[in-house]
Amino acid sequence: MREIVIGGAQLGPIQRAESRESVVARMIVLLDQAAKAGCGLVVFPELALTTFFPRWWMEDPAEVDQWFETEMPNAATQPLFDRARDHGIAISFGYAEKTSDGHHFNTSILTDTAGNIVGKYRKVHLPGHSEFDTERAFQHLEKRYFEPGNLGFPVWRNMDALMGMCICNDRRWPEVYRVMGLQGAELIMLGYNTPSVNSQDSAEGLEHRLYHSDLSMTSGAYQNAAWVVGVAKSGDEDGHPLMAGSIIVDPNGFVVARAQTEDDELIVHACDMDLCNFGKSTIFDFARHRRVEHYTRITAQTGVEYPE
Ligand code: ING
Repeated sequence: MREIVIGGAQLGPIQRAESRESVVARMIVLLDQAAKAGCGLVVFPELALTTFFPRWWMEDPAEVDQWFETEMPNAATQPLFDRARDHGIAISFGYAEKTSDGHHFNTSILTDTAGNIVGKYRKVHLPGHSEFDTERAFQHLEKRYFEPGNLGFPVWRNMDALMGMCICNDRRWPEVYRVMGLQGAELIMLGYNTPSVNSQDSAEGLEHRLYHSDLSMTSGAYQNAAWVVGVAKSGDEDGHPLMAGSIIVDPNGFVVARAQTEDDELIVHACDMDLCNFGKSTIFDFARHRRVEHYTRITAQTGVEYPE
């Protein structure tokens, strides 16, 4: 049995004024809880080191770059890597990456249990808009501050399992899980920062958003016979509510752990990677069942092409 005890380390709000050092200290508290719970791997949210800054309109490149990391690990995050290595726990977390040649990505990394970075992913699906939208109560400017990811959806061998990452909006696109499923992914980790409601939303807005977040991750897990761990940054950031709803989903699409709060909270589940084998060898034995000759539209088209 290839069991990995996985922790989902949900973060509560990070205010604009909160330092990276303060956030890393909160992450280490969750990491210590995870060690006590016997975790071998801990997943943190998207943009885990700072507030969700794409909600703000910024024009000065220096003001934008203050939210980005130019190296990883760095002085602020080294204590996190050190504690993870001391515990023998692999970690995954998201941050804003500025490359040495000046490119900006919404990135996540994965380490092994010795604290070495073994994988990097850059968010492909950037929601929202790139220009100031006067109709909105608040902005969602990921297309302004990040470039689409240029690393694809890789899958790595780590801890005797096949694991990959995606980020937030990526979880809503079935292609994302399938591309990793076609590499044998047994575990897909993701973090998210999802606004809980906005001015256009009706009363059940949060209930709908939580449902759609669950629906996206449970279907991705079931349809690729893989574990999915989705971890939120949640709560009220400077008056802007983010939804929680962190979950661990088994390879049959069932939620086996769910966060109960909108704050720093660890969810844990012992995940047997061999639970993936049945689905991958029966209903979702891709080699036996898929008919790729009929799927060409999926990569040939971006938008809809209507029949005559
Ligand atoms: N956030 C959101 C997400 O995909 C969003 C954007 C909000 C989409 C609400 C749909 C509804 O979860 C990020 N950061 O991608």
